[in-house]
Amino acid sequence: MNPVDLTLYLVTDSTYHTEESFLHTVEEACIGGATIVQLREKGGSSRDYLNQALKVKEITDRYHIPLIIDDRIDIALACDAAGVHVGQSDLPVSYARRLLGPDKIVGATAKTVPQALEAYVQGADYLGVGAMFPTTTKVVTILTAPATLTEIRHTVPIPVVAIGGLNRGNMDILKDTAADGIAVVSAIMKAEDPRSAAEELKKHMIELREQR
Ligand code: TZP
Ligand code: MG
Repeated sequence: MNPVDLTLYLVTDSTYHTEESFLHTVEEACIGGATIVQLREKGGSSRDYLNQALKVKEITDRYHIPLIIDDRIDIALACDAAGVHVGQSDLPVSYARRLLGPDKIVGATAKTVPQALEAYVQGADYLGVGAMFPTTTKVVTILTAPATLTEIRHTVPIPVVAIGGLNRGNMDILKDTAADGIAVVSAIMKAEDPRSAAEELKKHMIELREQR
């Protein structure tokens, strides 16, 4: 099992950015305290995805933060990322693990306890659970109840990060769950000041964990 700090998990979305402002936002989030970054970009060419991954990795390397690539194991290997995140429609965790070897991080999305167990047994290092709230970032049909997240965390011995519509205003919902961390797209990528957004999210996530 590879240790991973999920306290503040930035998931990227370059949609509303120029390349310069996108990379600047990722860097500000790193300075503000993101503990892990996932490059999640949909719809471009493989070449563009790789080039973007290489640029983001320069930043995350500078701050010693692991870079996770959404879905694309080939891109993760090509840029020597820290690992990959696979969803329920992507390659199964067991295949991601086989391709990446024991030392890379494999994260998986789990919406139910059976999905969580399956991912854990196949070698996942952490789980992303959600969506906790409605979000415009991704098409979400069913929301995950906070109690389901807690049940998942108590079922598998790997950390769990909550995702979906979370922001500084509503993250208190995580206080009464067993979430190890918070994952956000909009709350940082669309923030006017991504550095202080990251600082506040991280500080409060730590407070919520301590209040349990
Ligand atoms: N998986 C479940 S919800 C989601 C993903 C990738 C999007 C989260 O984005 P936001 O903007 O933080 O709601
Ligand atoms: Mg996916």
